[in-house]
Amino acid sequence: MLTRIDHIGIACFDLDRTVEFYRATYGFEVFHSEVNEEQGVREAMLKINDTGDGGASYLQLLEPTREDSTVAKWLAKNGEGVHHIAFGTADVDGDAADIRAKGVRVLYDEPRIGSMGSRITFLHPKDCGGVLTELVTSAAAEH
Ligand code: CMX
Ligand code: CO
Repeated sequence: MLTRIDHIGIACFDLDRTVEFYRATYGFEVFHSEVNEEQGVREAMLKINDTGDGGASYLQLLEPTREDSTVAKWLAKNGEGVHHIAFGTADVDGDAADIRAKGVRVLYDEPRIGSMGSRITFLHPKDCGGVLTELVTSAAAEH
């Protein structure tokens, strides 16, 4: 069951400049940052609020680390902006299987590693009304 907006992914050319915009404009601080080589991103997670399921909602600011990454390709085509949304669940495997059975393309056979040791998968934007959609089970507090 999907129980929260886990994050909104925002693609940018310059992570440090974008982090500074969110800090100066809204007062949001970096909760966590990391490089995910598999996804080809350097990212900062800004925690916005806790959620009733024991998780939280974040903004995920994404800067590509290589030319052939999905985010680099998207930035070249669209410029900076909202790249994807992510729903949180305690069971990414089960929810991905249920959604796949409804005819929506799930991009990975098995969930991969996302921010903060979470397990993630993606739904194809062309099957989701033009919205790249991620499913996330966070490392903490979920089975
Ligand atoms: N949102 C909406 N539509 C998108 C999109 C996005 N983020 N990315 C691509 N599309 C659309 C394109 O506009 C294009 O549509 P048209 O054919 O109408 O022009 C179509 O999808 C194909 O796009 P493409 O540029 O040819 O890109 P690919 O098919 O090579 O890749 C996708 C698209 C979704 C398979 C790829 O981006 C992907 O695997 N994404 C999942 C991984 C990811 O995004 N990782 C970064 C974030 C990591 C994290 O959140 O932790
Ligand atoms: Co994401």
